[in-house]
Amino acid sequence: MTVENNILYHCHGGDATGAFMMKNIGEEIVNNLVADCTLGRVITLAPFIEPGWDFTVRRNVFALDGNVMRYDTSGQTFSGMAGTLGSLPAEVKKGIKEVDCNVIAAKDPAKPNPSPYPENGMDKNSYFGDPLLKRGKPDWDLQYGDYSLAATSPAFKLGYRTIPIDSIGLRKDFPFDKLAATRRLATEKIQAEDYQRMSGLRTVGGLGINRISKGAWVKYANIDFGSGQASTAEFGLEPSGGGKAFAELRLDAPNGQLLGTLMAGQKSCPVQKVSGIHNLFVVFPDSSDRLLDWFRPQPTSAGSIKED
Ligand SMILES: [Ca+2]
Repeated sequence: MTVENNILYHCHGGDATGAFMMKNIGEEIVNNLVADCTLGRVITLAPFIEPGWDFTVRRNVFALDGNVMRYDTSGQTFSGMAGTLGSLPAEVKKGIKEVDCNVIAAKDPAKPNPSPYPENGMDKNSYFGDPLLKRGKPDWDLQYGDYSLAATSPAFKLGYRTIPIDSIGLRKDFPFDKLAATRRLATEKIQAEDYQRMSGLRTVGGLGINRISKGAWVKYANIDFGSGQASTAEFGLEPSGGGKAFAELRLDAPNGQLLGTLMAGQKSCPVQKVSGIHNLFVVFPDSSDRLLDWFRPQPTSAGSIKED
């Protein structure tokens, strides 16, 4: 299988995750771009219990490095199969076919190629340094996704080809209005983990968000406030001591109009009336270990709240 011409961005899985995992025979990761992620490793080059070898990683742009390591390799990679180390034929032991000609913003510029297996020639011809990404817009803007490279980027010298952005995503003739289909009402419970974009926190799968760092934010796109009915927002979250501000509701940007501030120890807060369709941001002025499960920016009167 060849994985080609993908842009991976805003994946914040933390130290236990990687952008790509190679786990089969003859897989190729070619001409992809990885940027603005929080990852433990960029690529896993270690089959688990299934056989896997002849891996190719060529002409990619890694505008970041793994927090823990760049390539998750092990002796098993080079035996081709976990648990059978040393018992496979010699040709199979050569797990990596080619890892080269990539552009890598190395975490440690002083030691840019910490390959555990230099005999495999990993990234011998790769460029270590700034790939010269063009970032024209703030990263909470949905249009911030072009991820083009400056004409002088070292990637082009190594054969990287510009990824055709216009051919990524739904086609223009897609037969329904995606915005209408994904619109959410401000009067309904919005699951905290169902965000479009975030920065500085972790998702607890299917449950909520937590491990919030100072200045973290979460974006909920396409929220319909209707004509603006209520003046109190509700939050479903773990209890805590009071005193400090826990979360701010802001309109259209992390530094946008402040609608209301939820103090720690509270479960609801007054908000300004809003109408129309907006992107809603929940911004956290301080770090916190609390778990936010859901919130409802604009509940209808108490008698008509429908729990789910
Ligand atoms: Ca939830």
